[in-house]
Amino acid sequence: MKTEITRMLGIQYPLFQGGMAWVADAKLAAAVSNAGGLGLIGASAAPGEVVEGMIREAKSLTDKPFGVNVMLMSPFADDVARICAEQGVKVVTTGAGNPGKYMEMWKNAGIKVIPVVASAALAKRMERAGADAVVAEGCESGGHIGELTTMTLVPQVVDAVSVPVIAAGGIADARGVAAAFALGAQAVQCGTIFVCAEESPAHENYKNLIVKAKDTETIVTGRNGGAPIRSLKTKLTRKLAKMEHEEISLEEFEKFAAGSLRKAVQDGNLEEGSFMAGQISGLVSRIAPAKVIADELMQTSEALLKNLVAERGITFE
Ligand code: TUI
Repeated sequence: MKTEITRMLGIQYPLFQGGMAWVADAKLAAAVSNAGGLGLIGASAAPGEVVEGMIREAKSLTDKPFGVNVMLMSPFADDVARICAEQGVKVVTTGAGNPGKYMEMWKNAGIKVIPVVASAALAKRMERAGADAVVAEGCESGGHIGELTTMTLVPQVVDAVSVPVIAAGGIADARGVAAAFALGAQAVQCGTIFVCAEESPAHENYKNLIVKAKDTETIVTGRNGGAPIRSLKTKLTRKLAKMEHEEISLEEFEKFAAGSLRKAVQDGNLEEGSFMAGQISGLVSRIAPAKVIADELMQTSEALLKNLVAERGITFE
């Protein structure tokens, strides 16, 4: 499948791997890029030198294009943004904010800039600021989310901008990919399914929770604090969700949630971890190499898109 996005970035598949905090390291990003998609290093809240190390490692593991996701709420976002420019990173995506102040630096460095947006308004602002494309991420996604679903967000963003749109949120099989293309997307971004890649550094408890999860097993916490996060239902996230209905300070809430993602990814701590994952977790049923995930997703999508009407028994009368 070749689209505006595969041509723009020189990649084989119109498939991005989400830049998941703590999970999207150099090995996972390189594995996805080597498989033909666009691997992304998730800078999350890591200091600049740590991200620089990951970029160097990814360069040693792949000669294919890869990108860095800059998490704009990070205290190190300024350093990470500068390092991406200095290191000649090919693609930068951003999350959890407006990357306007970095756009000129990145464009001057020849970087393809692809902000993640959760509204058509931000998509338009990003296009005006020089974005090469946008990722429209619906609230089915794991991690920090906006208000709109993928089904409603993607076509509205597609109509709002003339740059290509990558659909994210709730996509983990060929049906999701075909739906995204029907909504007007030129590529998809998948997160949850790549947490379960063999190359992903997520603790085996994290991968197994996703593999075993049913459709209703995610929950959103932090809606009151302004940074809603979708994670799997665990003792911690149920408790956090309950605390939101009680009168507690933001400080107290944050203290409780602090470090919980690291505890999930590195320690597999089922008591205190926050296992961020999307609503499509129920569809992810195995741990597999990134290449198997990418090949299967894309080859099945190609077949489905070619035969959709016949496969669904649709006739035009
Ligand atoms: O960024 C994500 N997903 C994330 S970031 C993350 S780490 C984190 N941990 C604790 C608190 C916050 C973040 C885990 N998952 N996805 C992209 C995304 N961006 N989703 C929603 C947005 C977004 C929301 C509001 C982007 C911009 C925005 O408003 C910006 C503005 O100024 O209008």
